[in-house]
Amino acid sequence: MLKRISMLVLAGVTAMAMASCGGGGGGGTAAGDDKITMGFSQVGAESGWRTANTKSVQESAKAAGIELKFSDAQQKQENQIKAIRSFIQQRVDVIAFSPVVESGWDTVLKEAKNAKIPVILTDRAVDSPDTSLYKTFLGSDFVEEGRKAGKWLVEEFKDATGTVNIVELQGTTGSAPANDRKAGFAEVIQADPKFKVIASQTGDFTRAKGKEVMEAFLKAHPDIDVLYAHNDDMALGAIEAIEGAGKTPGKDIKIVSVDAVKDGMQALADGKINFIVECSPLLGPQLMDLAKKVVKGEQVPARVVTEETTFTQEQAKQALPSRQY
Ligand code: GYE
Repeated sequence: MLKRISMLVLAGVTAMAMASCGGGGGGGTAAGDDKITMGFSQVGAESGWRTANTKSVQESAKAAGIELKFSDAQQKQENQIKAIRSFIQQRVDVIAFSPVVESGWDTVLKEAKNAKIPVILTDRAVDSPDTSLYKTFLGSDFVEEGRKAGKWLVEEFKDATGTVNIVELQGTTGSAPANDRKAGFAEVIQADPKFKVIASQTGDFTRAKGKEVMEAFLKAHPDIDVLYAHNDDMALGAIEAIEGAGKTPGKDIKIVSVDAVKDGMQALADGKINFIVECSPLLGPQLMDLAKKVVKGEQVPARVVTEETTFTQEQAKQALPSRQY
């Protein structure tokens, strides 16, 4: 008898613990509480893009009535793995994350799968061949973004006869946008041997690192024609370095970057950047829709690609007043 009572008490405690977590996990809901709980592991706060993305996710969760457990990994994969494990332990209904790098996720994703918690990749991809480890991937086509930057360059320098010396500021090493933006750009410019990437290094997607690396590029190479920056923040840091070296950004050194955040668009309108490929951080509303569907066990497309455009200096002037981020 005593044993039976203690079993009942234990069951009661477990039920209470589950209810207080806001959901039963794996699509189940406890104690009549049908509010979805999402664990979201963000990359960090490295750029204007990221700040806008975080805001979009937080605001959309609120609007969709989804309880958000938000964790900032400060650009460290180990922090993201810890956050995902903690979400599994808390038995959230769905896990979404933006993987800082592409490799090394299989183990933790298998843990989520075994716990029957669906995973949505947001913004960045993983390179795992096992696509059953996540339900869908929502985000931009980064290779295409790199191609767009390359196509602009080819057009801009179509009449140039000599060598065009390019320096490249890469995003975070090993991240999908750094790998893909580099590849898409290289694919387009390699068609003409006059385009030469004379230096290429990571600037970690931050302004400070973009400035520091550009200073080093300028010291080592007096003859830079073009800067290709994988995001606006690094371009903005590089602009400070170029001005510091007594050169005029946008004229002495042409600049093409990716994102189209407000500060980047302002520099484009001011003539300091020459062309920006848009990458939208406003993924929140689509993410919440996908989350509701996967929690219900509904089918979702394996890949959801964000629609994006490009901006010239004139277009930036027109777009700036109504720019959301
Ligand atoms: O371009 C950059 C950010 O993953 C698309 O990450 C994102 C990139 C974005 O830090 O600014």
